[in-house]
Amino acid sequence: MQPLEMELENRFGARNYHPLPVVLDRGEGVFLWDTAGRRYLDMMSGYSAVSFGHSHPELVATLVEQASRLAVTSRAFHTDQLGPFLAELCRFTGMDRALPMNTGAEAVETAIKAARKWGHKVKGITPDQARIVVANGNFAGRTTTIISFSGEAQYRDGFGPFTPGFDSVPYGDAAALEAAITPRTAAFIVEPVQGEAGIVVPPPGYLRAVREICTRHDVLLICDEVQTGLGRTGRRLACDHEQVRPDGLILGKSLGGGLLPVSAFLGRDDLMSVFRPGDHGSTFGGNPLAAAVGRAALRILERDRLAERADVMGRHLMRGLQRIDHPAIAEIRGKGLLIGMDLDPTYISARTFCERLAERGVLSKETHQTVVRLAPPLVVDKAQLDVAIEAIGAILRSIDTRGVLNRRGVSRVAA
Ligand code: IF1
Repeated sequence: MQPLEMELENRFGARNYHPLPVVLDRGEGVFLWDTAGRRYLDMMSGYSAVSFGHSHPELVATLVEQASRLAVTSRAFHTDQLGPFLAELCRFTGMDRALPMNTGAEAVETAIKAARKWGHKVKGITPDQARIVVANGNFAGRTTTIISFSGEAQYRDGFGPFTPGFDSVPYGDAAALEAAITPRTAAFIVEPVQGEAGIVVPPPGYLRAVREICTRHDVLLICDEVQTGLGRTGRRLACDHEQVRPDGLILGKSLGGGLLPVSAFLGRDDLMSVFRPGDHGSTFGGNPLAAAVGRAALRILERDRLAERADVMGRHLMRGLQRIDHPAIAEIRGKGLLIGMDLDPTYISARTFCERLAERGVLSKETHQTVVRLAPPLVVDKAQLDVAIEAIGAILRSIDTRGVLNRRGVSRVAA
């Protein structure tokens, strides 16, 4: 007998997700509770949107205070929150200007429009001929233009016709980027660590190499840090691991403090100056409620040194996982508190693994069938991570490896 909430979702909702059989009704810090009162450790943090933990008291207080004073005005007028938010965003990122939006996909679309217009009006590419290079395995959202450059069949199936003007190259291969650049290339859009692809970390030096190539060819380097930004990988921005300064930067997810959608596209002056009044906009983009919460998120991120915390806690989690040493673990990848445990499906699927994790009071989600995403709120502590590590080890130890080895015709491995 399914809980009523699941039945209603199944009966009245479009079935565009396949959630774990858990019905949540409360969150606080790194913990979530279901309607039966069971507590879970959140190792997913809303796809990295809840980096500050659930219902962070200062962020909630900021939201309530601003909402009770002024929430949405449209950009037809100035407000007391937007200017300071844009200034603080630029100071935090080192970019010259910012354009506030709501979801990550909207900020990515803004980046694409800015790069194309810069290509035509500044670089001098023939009108409507600008091209943008992307990386295989990218994930940048679900709009029709964004899935036009996705390599994932399911994300594209049935949704064409697609937007032209994109070239895709192997991720992590700087020479492939250089080979793909033509005089019509306006930009290269890339995630410093690929999230949805299964937490794929490029070879050391990749970002520096593409930075040099883009500079040399007068191609904009635009980094999609919707997932990797704001402390998640152990630095303010993932680009900071290689001291790379992109020409354009896309932020989202935890910029809204885990409370509401806040995103932004930021860039150097000559790129952001292609926008004229009326070129681009959004009903909710830059609203004072989002701006106030975004300002508080940046303030807490810096004050509580959450990027440094993610570095320390991420190393603790990585070490704990590496010590498990089980044949079902194909690889453990990641940076900071963005970690993926790639499982050998002949032992267990990532979906089944996540279902068993939930039974042990730990919540996570699979990506790409074999990878378990481990990305808790950045406020997590070592004792809480040890609970997750112990649960993961217990599930792995419960797998009957003899069955797998026999099926493979492999004699029993030495104990
Ligand atoms: C889903 C994960 C996927 C993103 C990057 C832009 C966006 C995302 C690097 C768009 C969004 C979300 C979307 C969500 C699952 C989740 C996700 F990696 F975070 F886990 F899909 F890969 N750039 N990622 O990761 O931002 O419009 O969603 O605010 O669509 O199922 P959005």
